[in-house]
Amino acid sequence: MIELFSANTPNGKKISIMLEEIGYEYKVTKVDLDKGDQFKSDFKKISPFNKIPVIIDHKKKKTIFESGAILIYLAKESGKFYDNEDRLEINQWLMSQMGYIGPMLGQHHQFHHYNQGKSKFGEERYFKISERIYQDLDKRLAVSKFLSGKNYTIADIATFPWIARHEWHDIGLSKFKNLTRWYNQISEREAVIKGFSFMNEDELPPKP
Ligand SMILES: N[C@@H](CCC(=O)N[C@@H](CS)C(=O)NCC(=O)O)C(=O)O
Repeated sequence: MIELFSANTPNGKKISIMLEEIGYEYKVTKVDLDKGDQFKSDFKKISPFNKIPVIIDHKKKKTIFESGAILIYLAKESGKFYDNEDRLEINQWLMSQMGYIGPMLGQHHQFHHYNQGKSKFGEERYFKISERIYQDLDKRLAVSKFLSGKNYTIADIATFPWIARHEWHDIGLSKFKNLTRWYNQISEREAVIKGFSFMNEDELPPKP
């Protein structure tokens, strides 16, 4: 049994989607970020930077923080979505999500969605960067079915919930035909629909 400490955010959804995809039994322990649960001392013991998601694999007595590390752990345990021969490619797209796509779109959320009007510089900077991310993903998906090649992998699982925030990004997902094709295809997966709604049963990936 896996215990998932999470909140209803893109990083949180990565792991519920993965757990649904691999068909593992899991229990969700909600970390209320608005109330500051992430700063409680018990949570700090399992999450050194006070961030969700974290999992505890109770059977194997292992605790894992950082969504990329959790995805790799679950992929290796289940033998799914992280084929040995494709790992170099998968790692590059997964690390791009972890180090660039997520953090930059996250800043875009801060300036464009939550705090409009507070910093013209911040709004413009992260709007442009987010637009470039859409363009670059679209280019990649023009020549590749999924991010790291012909197969759906943990790189797609990591990136999908961030693009699912496209309404907040205000960039116009439907203008990006290849990214839209990829997004729609993933949105229709049964495990993705289930994992996406892990904290709100009515929540579906928004249409482009
Ligand atoms: N690199 C981390 C980022 C996790 C992260 O930023 N989590 C956010 C929610 S999406 C969080 O827990 N924020 C709470 C806080 O910083 O106080 C990962 O991918 O796991």
